[in-house]
Amino acid sequence: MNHPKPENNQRHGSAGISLVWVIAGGVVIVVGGFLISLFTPSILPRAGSAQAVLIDDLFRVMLFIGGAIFILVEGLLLVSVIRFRARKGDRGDGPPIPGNTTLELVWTLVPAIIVAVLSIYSFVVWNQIEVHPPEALQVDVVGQRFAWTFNYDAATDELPPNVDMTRVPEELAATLNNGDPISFSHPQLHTWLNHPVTVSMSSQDVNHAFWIPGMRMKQDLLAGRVTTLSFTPIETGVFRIVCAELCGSGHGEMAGRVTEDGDLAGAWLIVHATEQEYLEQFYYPELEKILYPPEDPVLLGRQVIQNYPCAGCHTLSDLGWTGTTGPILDGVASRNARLAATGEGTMEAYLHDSIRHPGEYVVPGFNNLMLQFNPEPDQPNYMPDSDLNAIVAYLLTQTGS
Ligand code: HEC
Ligand SMILES: [Cu+2]
Repeated sequence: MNHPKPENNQRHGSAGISLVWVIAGGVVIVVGGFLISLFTPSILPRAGSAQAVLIDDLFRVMLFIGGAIFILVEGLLLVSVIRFRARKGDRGDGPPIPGNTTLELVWTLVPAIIVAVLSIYSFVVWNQIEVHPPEALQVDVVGQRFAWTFNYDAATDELPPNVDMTRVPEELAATLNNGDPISFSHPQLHTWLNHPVTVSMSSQDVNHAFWIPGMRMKQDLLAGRVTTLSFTPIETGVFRIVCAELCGSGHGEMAGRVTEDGDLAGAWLIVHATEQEYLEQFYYPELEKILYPPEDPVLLGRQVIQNYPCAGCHTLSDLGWTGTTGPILDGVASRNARLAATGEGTMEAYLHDSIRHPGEYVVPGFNNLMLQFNPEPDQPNYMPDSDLNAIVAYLLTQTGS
């Protein structure tokens, strides 16, 4: 038998690769990895929190290593394809190579070291961002289909200066006199610069995921469990909040959006420059709405309806809502055909029952997805009668076609 002899001099001359080429290749790999790590992060939103800076630094290191390996592998592939390609008429096999212990050691040890270094580095970063400082602003976040609600607690020593107790409703005055905190809810998360904020998250229904891309913060909300996140904003401004878990047909409504008129809709994080600005522009005005509710039930209803997650499912032009899971509420008070269908005597009673017992009559063309808002504080989706009556009074003004 005559085996064809490999032609060593022609194209299997790996010994012929000069040191110059190895050095040039090394430079291309290192510089290329560096450029990848330098420019890729520019597609991310600006880093808005102290934690985001740590995470981005880790990301850059990973991009550098990953980028260098990418160039090495693709480069070797390209060199092999060009330099060791089969020439015309060549039907021979390559030379048999029985193994190379040095090479095997290198390609085992180098990745092992890289993985070990990255694991330790990631663990250090994880430990730094998993701190929940006791002085942080505490905000409870409720996720539900299809809206975020932020609940703020106000202790008696955190009320606006010079509260006029004669204008505070009796029930609330009693709470305050007891020294109990009062709470209010809002569709946006407000905080201020260079101060940590801790959000405690719970879900009213399915799993959601709370994500603020600008803060590099993301955490799942798991049914029946409270999860927490802490971060310290280092940039003022407005940051989008997104639900990152496909939770149903109105999932997209759980992301902060800009309406056609340029208003902010849905969930946003607003970072004020100072605590004083936070108090004066957000906290005190919101508390004053609760402390001095408008006498007119329609105005009150228009105010309190915004504390509930209706916007995620309903469209209502007056308030800039764009949800599509439920019927459009523009003109809802003129839908008299509903009265005959449900046997309700008045539109007021119909609207009342639409909120307290939505499952009893499901509007044709829609699914039974409306939340049931309950009258007792220990029930899910609590809505006191006073709020319900005001909301119905407000909805009764939504007439038209
Ligand atoms: C999870 C989505 C969802 C949320 C949140 C929600 N709704 Fe609904 N709503 C629906 C759906 C779906 C229907 C139609 C099915 C039905 O009748 O139950 C509906 C029906 C209604 C109706 C009857 C409309 C008509 O045309 O007859 C009213 C009124 C209403 N909702 C008010 C509210 C109010 C007020 C809130 C907030 C306090 C709210 N909804 C929150 C999904 C929702
Ligand atoms: Cu969601």
